[in-house]
Amino acid sequence: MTERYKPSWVPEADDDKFACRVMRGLNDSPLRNTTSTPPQQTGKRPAKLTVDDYVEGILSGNRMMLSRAITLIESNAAAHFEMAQQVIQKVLPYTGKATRIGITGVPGAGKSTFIECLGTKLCQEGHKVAVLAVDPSSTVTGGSILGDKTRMFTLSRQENAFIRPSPSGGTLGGLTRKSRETLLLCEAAGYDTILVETVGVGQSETTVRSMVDFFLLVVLTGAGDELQGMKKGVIELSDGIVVNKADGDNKPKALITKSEYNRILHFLRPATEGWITKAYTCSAYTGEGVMELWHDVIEKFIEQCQANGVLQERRKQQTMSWVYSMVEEHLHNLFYRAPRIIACKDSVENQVLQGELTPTLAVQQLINTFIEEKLEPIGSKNNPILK
Ligand SMILES: Nc1nc2c(ncn2[C@@H]2O[C@H](COP(=O)(O)OP(=O)(O)OP(=O)(O)O)[C@@H](O)[C@H]2O)c(=O)[nH]1
Ligand SMILES: [Mg+2]
Repeated sequence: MTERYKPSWVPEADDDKFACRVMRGLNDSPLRNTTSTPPQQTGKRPAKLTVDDYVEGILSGNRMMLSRAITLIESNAAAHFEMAQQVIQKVLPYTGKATRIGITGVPGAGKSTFIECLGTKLCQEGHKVAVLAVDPSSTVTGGSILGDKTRMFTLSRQENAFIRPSPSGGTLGGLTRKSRETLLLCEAAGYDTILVETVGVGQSETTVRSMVDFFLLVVLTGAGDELQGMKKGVIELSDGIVVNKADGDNKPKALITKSEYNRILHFLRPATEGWITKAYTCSAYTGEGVMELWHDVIEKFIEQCQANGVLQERRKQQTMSWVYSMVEEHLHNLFYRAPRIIACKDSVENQVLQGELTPTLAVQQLINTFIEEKLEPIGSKNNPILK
């Protein structure tokens, strides 16, 4: 808990009813002026954290240090970015050992309840479980709706669990980077199972699919309408589909929905080579079917894909496509922010629209203009970091 201390002035009758307490500030911000005197010299200030402090903290499984390192990753300040990258670089050899599971589905399908149930049981079995969220709407609204600890009450109280809501603000590309880097830090901190929740909005399923081993789609009954509305693409990304809320009166309907999905899956290409994607039922509420799904499907999948090398290949491809998608995003930004491009763009566009210049020659001209631009290193004023 954050340490508190009293301000220099307090009423004579200083008792607990006097509400004013000064919150001790964090001292690890590289932007902080370290020469400034603290508001009061009583008590020790926490020492400024170095990259090695973060690394040691993470590797020793210290949840508070892990949280603070993730905050560095989520920060958009250049100094934090640099420090975060150094931390990730140092813990990189300790990553890659966890089982990475993505969980998607329409709002209200029961993803959080499923994670609460599965995560708690896994913790009880001795696993260390980290729950992350990728919520693209948070980049627009600035808010974070997923990974809400209040919805995962039992899990959040487990010693072996770590829950982190989606970072908010920034671009989708930024969100992807931050989520992937957070996943790596969690692995370095010893979490052997990473559950990533995402709501089926925009590109989020593709984003999460590209960072996990097994991708689970949580659906509801009412297959007729739902299958019509469901994007075929999401089903094709999935390694398993679970019809949730198979409890009470809903159970017979859930079984029918399961067969409907199985019929459809029969005609689709499976997401993972050598694995047949199937539909199952469960109740995240009662827990029925949840651990069966874990042991009989997810664990079997991991075992099989490790044995035939598909998992190792998938991870290699995921990492490299991440690298190149960041390169593309950065080049895109560099191009459109380049002063020379800004200066000539309107005139080139006009020439194309007037039929005076072919689109191909316009591209040549724009790229050649871009090449002449004097580019500055990443992190400098005119060339900001990847947010
Ligand atoms: N009967 C029943 N209700 C469930 C089950 N799983 C979830 N619910 C209920 O369904 C509602 C939505 O559950 P959430 O877990 O918040 O759903 P979600 O998919 O995480 O929703 P978003 O995060 O908003 O996308 C809650 O009221 C849950 O209590 C289940 O297995 N059976
Ligand atoms: Mg949820």
